[in-house]
Amino acid sequence: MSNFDLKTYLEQRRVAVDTALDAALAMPPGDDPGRLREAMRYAVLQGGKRMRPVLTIAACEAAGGTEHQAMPAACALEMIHAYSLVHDDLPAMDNDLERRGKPTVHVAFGHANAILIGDALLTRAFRVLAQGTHASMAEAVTKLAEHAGIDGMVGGQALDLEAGQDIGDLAVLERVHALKTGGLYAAAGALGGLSAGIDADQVAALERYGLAFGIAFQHADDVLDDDQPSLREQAMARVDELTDECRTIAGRFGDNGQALVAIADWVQARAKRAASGDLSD
Ligand code: GRG
Repeated sequence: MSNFDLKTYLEQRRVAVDTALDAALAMPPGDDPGRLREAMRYAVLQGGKRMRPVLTIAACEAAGGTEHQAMPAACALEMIHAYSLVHDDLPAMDNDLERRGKPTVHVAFGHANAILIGDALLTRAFRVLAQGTHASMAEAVTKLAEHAGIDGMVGGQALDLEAGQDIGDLAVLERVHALKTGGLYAAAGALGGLSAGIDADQVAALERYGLAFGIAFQHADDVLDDDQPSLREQAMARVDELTDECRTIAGRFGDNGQALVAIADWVQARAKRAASGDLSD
């Protein structure tokens, strides 16, 4: 475990991300048909760990870039994450009534609005990303579309719906995790690197960091939610392997990679705490 002060790092980046998201979703006075803008703000600005944007920033900083350079991509990722939660909570999917301690968007604003603001957040995410200034914007847009869409998060959600509750085969489970959860984290790693302007080899390493982190994150989430109980032991062994891989990749970036090391330590500790019965998260 590193001595890096992750708590302070996460809190500072979270505040910066919240400020940028607030500005990106500003309400023009008197222009809110159907309260859609209000619902978008409700979906995005009501808490959440902000792990995807923080990882985007940490990857950019590992690559020698700045928080400022990473922020458009960081906000884009959080908007896509927020849309996926709004749609996942709908009656046709998980039918959840509460998220982050508050009524879900479809409960507070109606089903049609929940569908519409998901669409609006997804499209707004690409506009926000396009406001970044780095040279490899076309590649960043392509990576985000790939990892968020049918070859990433959306495809993973479809696989998950098809696979059912207790999957029972680690390879199948990890395919779901890699797409559904790992997709956005892989995009976070890649877009962080692209925002800093590093070469393709290093971008690929950060993308792999994000993917390994995302799979480990979802294994930890399964333990917290008591999902996939028959694979618990194998999943915990995988968390160790995946976080080792994350630390090795982060090591390539020397001192700049310290936050990435600490974030890998955090997800491993989260899984272990949950497995030992501490579900406080
Ligand atoms: C509907 C296209 C579509 C995709 C849905 C996000 C998702 C895919 C499903 C939600 C259920 C779930 C367990 C997804 C895995 C990803 C995950 C762990 C989401 C929760 O992320 P956190 O813990 O949430 O980062 P906060 O609230 O901290 O942002």
